[in-house]
Amino acid sequence: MLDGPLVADVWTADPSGHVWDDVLYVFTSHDEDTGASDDDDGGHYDMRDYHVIELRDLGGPALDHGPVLHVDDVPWASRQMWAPDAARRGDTYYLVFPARDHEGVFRIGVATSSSPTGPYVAEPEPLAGVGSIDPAVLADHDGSVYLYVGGLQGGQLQRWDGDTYTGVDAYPAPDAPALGPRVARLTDDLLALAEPTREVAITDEAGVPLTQGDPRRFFEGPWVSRIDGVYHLLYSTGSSHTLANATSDSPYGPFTYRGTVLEPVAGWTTHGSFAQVDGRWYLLYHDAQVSGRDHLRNVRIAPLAVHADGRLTADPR
Ligand code: FUB
Repeated sequence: MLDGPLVADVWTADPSGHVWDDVLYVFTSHDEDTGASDDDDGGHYDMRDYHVIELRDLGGPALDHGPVLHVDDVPWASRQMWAPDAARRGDTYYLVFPARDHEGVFRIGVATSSSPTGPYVAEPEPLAGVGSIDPAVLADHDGSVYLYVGGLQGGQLQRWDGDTYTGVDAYPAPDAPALGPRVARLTDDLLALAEPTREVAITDEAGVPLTQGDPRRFFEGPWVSRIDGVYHLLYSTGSSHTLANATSDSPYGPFTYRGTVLEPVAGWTTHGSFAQVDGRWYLLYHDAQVSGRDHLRNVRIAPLAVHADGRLTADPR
């Protein structure tokens, strides 16, 4: 499995890995060529459903469970089922996902199931008080559960003022602090925010915020894992095409930039997550090497080295 795409018969992207009961579940977007136009807002990323890939052994077969939730079964959603994540609480599994509502605004939805491999049933309304794309859920060691979101440009983060959608693109100046992802704690049932979202700051090693013009700044795909007691924020830098990490002693940040986790891969987007399998850390990521087309991607897995200075580096083959 470490040498090629996890599954080859469907295009998959945006992997979120979770190990539950010794099984690695990878929640993915499902790329399709629907003929939707390639515009500056990523219109050709026109996904309609989600898949879950089950790996009982990294050297063994990957079982594709999909589709586990289709846009037609989400009352508030119209299109573009982008990067999902998942969580477990008790016997309930939660698929957390972004999609455009019927007005074209990206919202964050939740769907539940009694099995990690679905099918999932969507809540009738999206989460209140939060929008944009690329939700990621951190189930912290003390029982708190946090939701991170955010993606610039087509992901509309620049159109949110706190919990209000303005519909206006408001980017910081190139020399001003960059827009960060947003975070909030979830309620115990994971079906609502327990508090207003707040912005996550990412600074350089001197504590100076990365600026909007800095190629290391946040673009999309936030993911947070606690590794050896340290919170690691993984994110895509967008137009510089890397996956980067930053560290903090708090799930709210501020996070200190540590370096490049994954050098640019084939395709415009880059998106990833971490999972610990049998005591070793891995990076799940995607690329467009097989198709040669940005919006038709494959999910892959690579060993991840954890360095004492906070850097994380993936070793793709
Ligand atoms: O897959 C659609 C979008 O592309 C995701 O939401 C982003 O993270 C990028 O991978």
